[in-house]
Order: sequence, then structure tokens, then C-alpha cells
Amino acid sequence: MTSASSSASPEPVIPPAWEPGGTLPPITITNVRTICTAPDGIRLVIVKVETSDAGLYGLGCATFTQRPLAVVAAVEEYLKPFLVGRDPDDIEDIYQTAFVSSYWRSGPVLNNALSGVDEALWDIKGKRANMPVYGLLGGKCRKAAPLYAHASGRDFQELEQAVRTFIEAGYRYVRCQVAVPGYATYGTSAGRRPSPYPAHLRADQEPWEPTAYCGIVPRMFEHIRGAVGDDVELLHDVHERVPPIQAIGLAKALEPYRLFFLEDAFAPEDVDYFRLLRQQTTTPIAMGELFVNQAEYVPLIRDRLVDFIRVHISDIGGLSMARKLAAFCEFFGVRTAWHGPSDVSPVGHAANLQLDLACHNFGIQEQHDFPERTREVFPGCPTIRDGMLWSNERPGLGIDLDEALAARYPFPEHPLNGAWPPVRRLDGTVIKP
Ligand code: GCO
Ligand code: MG
Repeated sequence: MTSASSSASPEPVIPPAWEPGGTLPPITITNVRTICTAPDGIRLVIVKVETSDAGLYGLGCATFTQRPLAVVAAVEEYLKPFLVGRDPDDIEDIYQTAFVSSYWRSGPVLNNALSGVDEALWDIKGKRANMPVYGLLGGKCRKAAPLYAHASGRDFQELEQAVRTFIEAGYRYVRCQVAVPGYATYGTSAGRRPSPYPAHLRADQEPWEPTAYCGIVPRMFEHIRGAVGDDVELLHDVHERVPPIQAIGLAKALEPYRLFFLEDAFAPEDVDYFRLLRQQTTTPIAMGELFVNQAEYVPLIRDRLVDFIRVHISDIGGLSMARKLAAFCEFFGVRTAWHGPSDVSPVGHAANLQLDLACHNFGIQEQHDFPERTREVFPGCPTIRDGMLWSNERPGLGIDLDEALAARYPFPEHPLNGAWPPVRRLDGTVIKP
């Protein structure tokens, strides 16, 4: 036994004051540029931030595939002069100063430009810290991110086959979209003439009618639920194409099929209908891929009117905003389901994955299985296995870009430069696509 007097407590070890850069030499941003490429026909915009530390650079997703050239101008003409010479470590201050530097702010063009820079700065910080970005965000909450796959069909049988194929491949979450005979439909290729361009660059040949669509979707889920049972989670995207009151009726009609979520029942312009929807149905609700401003999503989350946030991360300004949004959602029981189709670049998917691994309130991740050609352009593209997205555990976002290869796939010629052609009703009225 030692007496109190003899064993004087050891002197507290006060670590030395943290020096900016600490053991790392201070560096500056030397260049900010965009790389445009379309390996599988979809216009992708990547921002590369270069630094004074030779060979150290970061990549970020700035992909707004319907207006890519506007984003390029926002980055090259405005953000570059604003950033060269700055310390890439100051991610938050760079974000805030760049965000207000246009005075009029927000919106998909300026936010995508900001996102490209923001994600690139997180990539650089992860590389300097020699850890994946999810490590900087607090580490892993799960080993990988479960994905939902896109199943679609010209009829129930073809859709059922697609769902079964995904279940056999290990997916536990499958989105179901089916054609409406004689009409154009989101999420299926039915009702259109063959065209060299990917689905969303093609003019909708057939008209769209909401009643025909609202009639077939419950019967589709009756068929699929009957065929594959309860072991698979089913999802559906209304894609904001239905008059709000009909969307509420549809959400009620789908209750017996226990969807994991029903997405974009309304357009962002109609968010006030969510209160009515909540009063009418327990079908879980996902919303957000078209949101570009916090004023759109904060009230819905605060008032618990949605269950999943579906934001397209680059459309709200990148990782810095998305991590704050995810944290905010956690307090209101809302889970993340980041937008992740083919027009989020592999860099964007790598950024999604960092949050998917680090956020406890992760819900599900939308998948896009990039073809080999795109994977060659983006070495380190996250891998899909057993229905989940896996990190390659490399520092930063863990992904790279082969610029010489990317240059082989310039943006395809297109009459609308990537914009969406109109979707019209039988009487010719244009609707939200
Ligand atoms: C989804 C989306 C996409 C969008 C596309 C727009 O849920 O994945 O709705 O399919 O339509 O990203 O360019
Ligand atoms: Mg959608």
C-alpha cells in the first residue's frame, strides 16, 4: 500500500499547441479545373483541385448532366480565381466564402460547382491524414452500404424476372418500375423509339397519363409481392409526375404491399401536400433529389413529414452540406437515401459512400453499376458485392481519374446539349418529367 504523501500525482502532459498543418507542411491550392467526360454517354463533370504539394490533388463531383457547361463556367470563371492561393485545409471557410461570393446563391449550377470543389478538398484532407474520408467523419457504423437495385419491365412477368435476378445476386432492396401500355413511363424504356442516347436523353415519344399509371402500380405490387414474398424490400419512384391528390391516393393504395419507401410523390413546388399525405397513409416517404436549398428540406424533416432524404449531394453543394443534413435528419428520425443513379459520377458515388458508412441514420443507397469503360476512367470506383457498396479503404475518397482515358469520351453531340425533352399529356400539356 502506498501512502498519499509519497505518491505525488504525475505532472499533467499538456500537448504542444496545434500548429496549422501540424506535422504537415502548409500547402496552397495552385489550380482548380474541370474534367468533362461521358464514357457511357452520360455527361459527367469532375472538379480537380491541385496543390503546391506536387502530386497531391483532390477530385469532386459537379455533375449536373442537364446543364454541364454552365457548371464548368461557374468553376473555371468564378471559383478558380477565388480559390488559388488558399489553404485547402480550410474546407468550411472556403465553402462559406465561395457560397456567398455570388451574392445570389444556391441553385443546381452554383451548388454543383461548389460541390466539385468541396468534395475535392475532403479528398485532399483524407489523403493528408492518410485515411478514408469516412474516418474523418467519425469512422464506420457498418461494414458496407446496402444498395437498392433498379428493376423494370414492359410487363409484370418481365419485371418479376428482373426482381428475382437481383434477389439471386444478393440484393435485399429492389425498386420496381413497370411500363404503362401505350404511354411513356419513368424508369422503363417502354413507349419509345430506339435512339443512340441513354434513356434520359431521349424525347418521350408516347404521351403520359397519370390515371393509367396510378391504376397499374398497385396491381404491379400485388403481383410482385405475391410472387417474391416478404423477404425483399420494395421501392417505387413516382417521379413527381402525378397530380398531388392522385399521388396521395396511390400512396394509400400501396399500403398493403408494405413498401420500403415511395419516392417523389410530389414535385418540390408541392411540398405543402406532405402534411396531407402524412395524415392519409403510413407508406414510408422519400423525397429530395430535386432539392437545392435548405429551405426546401428543413421544414419537411423538422415536422417529420418524410422518412428518407433523397438529396443529390452535389445539388446541395457537396459533402460539407450533406454531412450537416445527415446529422440534422438523425434528430428527427429521418434516414439517408442519397441519390445515386447514372448521372452521379463515380466520384459522387465515392462521396455518397463515405457518408453511408459514417452516418448512423443511414437508410439505403441507390445503386448504379458502372460499366467497365467508366470504371477504367475512374480507377478506385467503389465496388458492388452481395447487394452492397464497399469502400476500397484508400485515403480520401479512394477514387482517381485517368485524364487521358477520360478525354477519349467527350460529351456526345445532342440537340439539347443534355437537357430533357418535354413530357406531354394526351392533350399536349407539358408536365414535370
Ligand atoms: C432516381 C432519379 C433519376 C433521375 C435522373 C435525372 O431516382 O434515380 O429519379 O432517375 O430521373 O437522375 O437526371
Ligand atoms: Mg428519383
